[in-house]
Amino acid sequence: TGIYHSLIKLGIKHEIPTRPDLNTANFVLSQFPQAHLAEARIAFIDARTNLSVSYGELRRSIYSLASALFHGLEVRKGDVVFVLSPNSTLYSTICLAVLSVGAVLTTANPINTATEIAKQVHDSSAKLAISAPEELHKLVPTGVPTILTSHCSDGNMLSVEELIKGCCTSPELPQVPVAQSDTAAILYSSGTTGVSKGVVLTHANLISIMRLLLWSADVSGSQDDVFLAFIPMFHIYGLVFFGLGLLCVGVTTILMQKYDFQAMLDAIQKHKVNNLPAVPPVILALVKHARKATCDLSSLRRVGSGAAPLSKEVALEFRRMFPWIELRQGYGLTESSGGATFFASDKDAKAHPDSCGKLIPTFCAKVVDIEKGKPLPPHKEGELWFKSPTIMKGYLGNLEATSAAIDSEGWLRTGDLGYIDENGFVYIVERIKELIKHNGYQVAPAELESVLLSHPLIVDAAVIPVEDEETGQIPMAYVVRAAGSELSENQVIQFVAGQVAPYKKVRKVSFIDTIPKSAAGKILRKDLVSQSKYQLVS
Ligand code: 4UW
Repeated sequence: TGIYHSLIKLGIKHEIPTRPDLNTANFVLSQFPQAHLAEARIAFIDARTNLSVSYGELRRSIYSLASALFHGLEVRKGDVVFVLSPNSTLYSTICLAVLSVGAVLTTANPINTATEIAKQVHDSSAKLAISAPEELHKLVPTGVPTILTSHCSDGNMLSVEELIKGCCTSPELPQVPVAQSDTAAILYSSGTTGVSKGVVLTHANLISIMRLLLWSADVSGSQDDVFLAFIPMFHIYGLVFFGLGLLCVGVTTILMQKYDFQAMLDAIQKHKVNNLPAVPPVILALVKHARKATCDLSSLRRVGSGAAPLSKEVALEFRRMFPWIELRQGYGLTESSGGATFFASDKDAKAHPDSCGKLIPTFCAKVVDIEKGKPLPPHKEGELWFKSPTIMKGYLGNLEATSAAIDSEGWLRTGDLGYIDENGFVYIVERIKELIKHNGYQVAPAELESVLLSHPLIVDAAVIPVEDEETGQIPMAYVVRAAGSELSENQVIQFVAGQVAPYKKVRKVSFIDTIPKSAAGKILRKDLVSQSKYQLVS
């Protein structure tokens, strides 16, 4: 039939619950350690301040904040709450309190610009924002009512910290009927084409992905693990692991506000971290610099890699240098709630260093011939399509993009070219969608193109990815200048840098007479990609 099914079956314990009224928050809380002693177990430690939060304290904070949101601030079912904060010990509390009252979570990269943030606040129709004090100035112009995460000495604004302290501990969550089919979160992704769109994830989607994480942690015996989190919780990878899922497993997570190589090594050594979900640039940095750096990585048992392709050479070198560490690749998309493939055993991962694993339980895949639209047999390359209970409901308020992404039978088109071998291992060959990945972060060419076109001396522009060893890819712009203009590469770079978050900056510019386009006016990116390869080597 051309359909690949996950070969792994879940046990009864991990089957997706059908109780219709179960929401993400009470699912996570139902997995928390219940016994008094177990409640003392540490959930989070802030790597910078050393402050820790136990599972018991976390539960009480979630109850208090949920009460304050519901009774004090009148946050109601369906209200969208915009969270703008780096990783912090409060992040999970905020997410779970918001979800528990049936409100909808939307998250953003705190380094986004005020304009980028205003767009998302507007697109998601946010009713309330919760912001780290240092990012507040970006929310003020939007006019959305905002509370701070933590108290800030020079103001009299309400903060989450005070709401938690000030609210008499509530013995339970406010009772808000929430259906699993209700929206839980709106995360932003550009999908296969165009600008960032709101990926609508339901409680059923999030509960399903957490069940799978719980299952895989049970299989690998991760209950007593110490994880390190520099992957941000605003992104699906960090949200599913650190914000929500690992709390179901009961692990301790050391939180870093942002990635810093030496700080990461120090934290691993100090806290005897044994599990490190990471991204390819970090694996490369470990291979290149860990030997020279003063550090002890002996506590590490497993390192994960996801969000962008990991080169086979780097993977092999990593295993050679750190033979005691398991290196497991995973692959997923925001649109599939993060999951899609993983390795259940190190033996498999070691034997397939260029694969990103097998389909996770509950997933089905098709490999679809790009020209003929027909499903392909093992080893043949085509676009990967997925079906699973974790697939998004659609893009917020965008039926056209939704039906382009999910077909009438519920198959999600990934925009990734790959193949599956006869044993079910999945290989990603190339990204055929427009999306650029810089250090694992999404950069949408369409967004940079519209910034470029707003320059009075730019007539036309196209943005493509250029491979980069350290960061995966960098955005490169092809620009058509107005007649007679002497606009320089540096001026173009500076113009864009002034308007977008630092990770989205255009880092190379080439001037061209016309942008190659199809008869229908679509930019022929492939032509520009081949041209850039030629230009960069010649
Ligand atoms: N190899 C090649 C990979 C890989 C990859 C992703 O920003 P998004 O929408 O989403 C993510 C999610 C990552 C993720 C990985 C593993 C995991 O367990 C997890 O759990 C929550 C999450 O990055 O970008 C999706 C796009 O990123 C590329 C690919 O193009 C995909 O469509 N990508 N992982 N291992 N490419």
